[in-house]
Amino acid sequence: MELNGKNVAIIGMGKTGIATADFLYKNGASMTCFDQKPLYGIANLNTLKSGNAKIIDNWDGKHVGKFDFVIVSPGVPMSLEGITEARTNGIEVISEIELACRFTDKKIIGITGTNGKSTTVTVAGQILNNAGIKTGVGGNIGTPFIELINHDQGYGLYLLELSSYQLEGIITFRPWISVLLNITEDHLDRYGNMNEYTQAKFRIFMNQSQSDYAIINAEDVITVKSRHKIRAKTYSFSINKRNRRGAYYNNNKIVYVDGSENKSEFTVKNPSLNGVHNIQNTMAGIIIARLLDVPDESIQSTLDKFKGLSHRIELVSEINKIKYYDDSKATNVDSVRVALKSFTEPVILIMGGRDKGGDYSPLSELIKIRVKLLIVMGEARENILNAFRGMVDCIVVRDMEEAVNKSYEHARAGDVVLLSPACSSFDMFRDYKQRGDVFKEAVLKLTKENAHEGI
Ligand code: UMA
Ligand code: ADP
Repeated sequence: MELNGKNVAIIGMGKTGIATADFLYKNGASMTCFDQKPLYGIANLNTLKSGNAKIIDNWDGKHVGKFDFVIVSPGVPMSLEGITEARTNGIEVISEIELACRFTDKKIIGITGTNGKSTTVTVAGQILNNAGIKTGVGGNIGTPFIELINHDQGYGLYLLELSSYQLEGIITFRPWISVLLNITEDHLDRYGNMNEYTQAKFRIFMNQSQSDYAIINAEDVITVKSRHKIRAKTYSFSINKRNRRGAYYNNNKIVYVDGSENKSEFTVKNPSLNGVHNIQNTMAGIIIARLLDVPDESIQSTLDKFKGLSHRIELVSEINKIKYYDDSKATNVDSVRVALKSFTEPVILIMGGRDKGGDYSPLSELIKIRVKLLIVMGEARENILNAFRGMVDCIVVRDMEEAVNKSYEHARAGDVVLLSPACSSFDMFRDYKQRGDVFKEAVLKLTKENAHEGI
């Protein structure tokens, strides 16, 4: 793809837009950068301003015809004014993932799914890098793919976390291995229905052929329904059934099978990989590693020393035998389900934030049996109360500190207090990380105040 002298529009100047502009600038393109927020605060853009970038306030879809192509950031909906017109006029509208893949001939592994992407990408990335396969890890997990390409560290392979938003903007992107972990309700504020969301996720397979690999969850109802659309050679993982090719769980061990008589077995005793959901994520990671011929001992050694990611069912403190867990990354209903399933203790659950248009009722049974008190906050509070009223005691709080203090007032020794919001954080916080950090801060303050009782 020739960039020199090309006239490019970039819509959205967050992490993705900045990294894209940097790459385009280096490659001699002229660009016009659009963002709905005023741009003067973005330091990196000063460099671009002195180069050949024009900064415009907001994309209004006018003049789209003057661009050679348009790069749309993941958070910007494709329904934006002018996008359809651009496409009908033959102007390519792509994501940064599509742009980046056109500038590498290295193998790409893409991981998508509603939940577990970051954990799986991190586990798999560590297994590969520890085995000496120099792997560039990025995508939705944080470092844009184009940034990995732009600042190449001699990677032999790319391992990408891919959101449905990023997949909407691909055209030729073709992973050598595509992983789809699961599909449950999420992002219905962007997609009209589950069908549209599922279609976006399935785009990860659309350019693959039989010489590529697909790794899927054989127990995920939505995935299984559409698996006939996958052309790549498929490896499946499951907890309750045995697969001929892929991985399954048997006698507390993960068994890897490649379709022949060969078998490898792995144990997951590491507390950072607690819970059935993490067994699923680990199985996907193991299949990736075996497809790259990483020896079993090397895989096991990384699994044994893996440190869990922050804000995913993370133990923060124990005060007076009450354990506090931060699961701020649980931004949809299914992630709260797996969190509640990870405990046998009575749980005081803190939920709420910005509603994503999903249905909370799949949690009803678990809430009835496991949750002794539900503390709700944020924009979604009424919707959550309406879903669970009468099933469990509920209280509404204004902020995180009040949530933590109320949880302590109501907790008894042996209880678990769990922040697992089922919502995005943007009504009250910058992102899920800040939400989790504010929770941790309040918990640690409480720990200090009760130091004689704490650990
Ligand atoms: N903007 C517009 N018009 C719009 C919407 C946004 O101009 O209609 C502007 C905003 O003012 C802002 C910029 O676009 O300045 C933000 O762009 P962005 O939302 O695409 O965010 P980036 O900073 O580029 O980060 C994105 C991903 N964000 C989203 O998908 C929302 C990051 O995933 C990802 O880490 C990063 O690219 C690198 O690949 C975050 C995320 O929340 C963690 N992802 C969602 C999720 O995991 O559920 C999909
Ligand atoms: P993602 O990157 O897809 O958001 P993460 O690994 O960051 O996934 O985990 C996000 C949330 O989902 C956390 O609350 C975590 O406990 C939960 N989770 C992780 N793996 C799974 C899975 N396989 N199925 C359901 N929930 C999961």
